[in-house]
Amino acid sequence: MMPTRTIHKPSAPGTTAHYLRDYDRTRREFSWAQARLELVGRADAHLNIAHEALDHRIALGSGDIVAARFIDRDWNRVEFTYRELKRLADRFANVLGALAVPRGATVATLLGRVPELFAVGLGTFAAGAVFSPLFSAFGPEPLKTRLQLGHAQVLVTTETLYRRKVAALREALPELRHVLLLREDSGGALPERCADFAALMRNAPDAYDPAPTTDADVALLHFTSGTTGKPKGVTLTHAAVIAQHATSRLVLDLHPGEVFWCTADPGWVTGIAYGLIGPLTRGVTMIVDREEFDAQRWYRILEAERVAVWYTAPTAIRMLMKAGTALTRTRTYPQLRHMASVGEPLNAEAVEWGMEAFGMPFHDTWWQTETGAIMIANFPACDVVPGSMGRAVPGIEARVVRRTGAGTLEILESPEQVGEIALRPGWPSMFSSYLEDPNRYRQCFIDGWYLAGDLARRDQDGQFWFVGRADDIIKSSGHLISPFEVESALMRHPAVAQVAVIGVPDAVAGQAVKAFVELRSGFEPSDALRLKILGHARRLLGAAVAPREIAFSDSLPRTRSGKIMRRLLRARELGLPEGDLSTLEGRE
Ligand code: 6R9
Repeated sequence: MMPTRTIHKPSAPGTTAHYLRDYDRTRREFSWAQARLELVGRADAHLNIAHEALDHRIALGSGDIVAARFIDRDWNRVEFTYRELKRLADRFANVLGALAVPRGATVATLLGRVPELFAVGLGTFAAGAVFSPLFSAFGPEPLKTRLQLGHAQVLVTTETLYRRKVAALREALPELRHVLLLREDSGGALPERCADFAALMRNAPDAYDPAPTTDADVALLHFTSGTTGKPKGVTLTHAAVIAQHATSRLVLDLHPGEVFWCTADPGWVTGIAYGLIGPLTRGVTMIVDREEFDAQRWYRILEAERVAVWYTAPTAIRMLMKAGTALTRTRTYPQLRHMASVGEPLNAEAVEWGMEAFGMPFHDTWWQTETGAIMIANFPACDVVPGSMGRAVPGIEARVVRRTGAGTLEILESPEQVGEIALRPGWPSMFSSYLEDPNRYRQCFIDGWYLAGDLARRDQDGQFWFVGRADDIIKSSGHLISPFEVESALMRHPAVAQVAVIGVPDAVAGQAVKAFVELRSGFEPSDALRLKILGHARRLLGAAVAPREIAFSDSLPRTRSGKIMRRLLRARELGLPEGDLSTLEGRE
């Protein structure tokens, strides 16, 4: 398990940050109070993300810099300066005012990577409402659950997505007062009980003073998956911007005026923390690709847009590796100076491939929706040990621990012991609640530590190495998927009697969703039935969540209490000894 080699970083002050070359000193000197002061510039009680991302940036002289450049399928580029983005955000804040949407109300989006998403997100922060970006690849079932759980009062989406996924749910969403639609072509009548987003924006004034929110006011509602029951509504406060700003500098090394590309979808926490908020507070120009992954396209973007810093995910890196280094070499990337990754284990080979293809390693970073910002990272000016996630971010105390009983834990001080990642609460982007589930929230904290539910070990240099998840949650292409949510949808098919869903290893996506189905009597396994059930799952869940594979089983393994043993299925699938399950996963 020992590292094969260390990638030494050339010292190049001026081009890469040197402040983290001396990791220990940077850690010692760091405080969150100072980080807040550096961002906000004053010590008063008010803090609003939109103010920090726009008004404050403009005051610092970034008004005429391009904040975001959107690229569409045909390579059309649409860009907005910080000042223009502020006008759009302000219009939307005024739209919320005109609709009498109160502070604290949830404003959801179901949008791809489009300028309107930026306007809605930032306008919602400015208005003091709560922004809840939903993943546009979700099917109706996950959408209904999340809109209900989040008590969304406003939804902004496209006419197509609305007709396909939301229209049929309207009866089930009595709290959803306003649906604002982006229209692909403005002909024809709007669907019932919907308003035209563009018309509302046109009629709204383009000046707005951000609401005087405080560090404790909720700004964001992200949904993440649980092993059982409903998805978890993770709330982050306006103070999250402090940690997102600090890590955008310490970890991503963003400097004003530079070009930055975060490839994450806005329906996922990374797409907001580092695809919207953090980078804007650093005054960079963000590249936003409206299309999905395509190796040739991505290389063209890196070259043509002169990307300096690039934040992406292991699945994408593995797909680029698969496409071959010859393709990487068809272009040059003289501006590119820092590459980072998040979301799933970044294997050592992928880090090394970065050296081969780009002459620099990918820097792994670890965090969660709940942590609101990067917690563990390989820093720009520090040597990289391929396969390691790096060290704790300044201001973050991270340890590996073992649960020793109800409410107690042991900190594993000696290196190389495997345990759960624990973080000492007190950083500003820590989630403030699981919506309407205080018990679940409380259970995350033991003996003064937040337990992340991930297993890791720490070497003698304080580098963290990812081992696995301590629960059944699946991570496929960087997206967390709840086996429970998939199982519930499959159970609604008339042929399905019992079902268990697990993640199986996949060379590119990390994990793929596989369902084991026990049929009701009267149904026989067949390829036709398999396809029907798969189609049913796709319709309800969306392609990003639905299983890729279905296996029929005569009887699924159960505990005596009748609970299906996903772990046993996983052990069988991986060819691991069934009796040795304790080594497969951590404790629950
Ligand atoms: C930002 C984000 C969180 C879970 C996390 C862990 C996995 C994230 C990782 C990683 C290995 C890394 N994860 N970063 N696993 N190496 N560098 O991903 O948030 O969607 O909430 O997922 O993702 O299992 O607990 P989220």
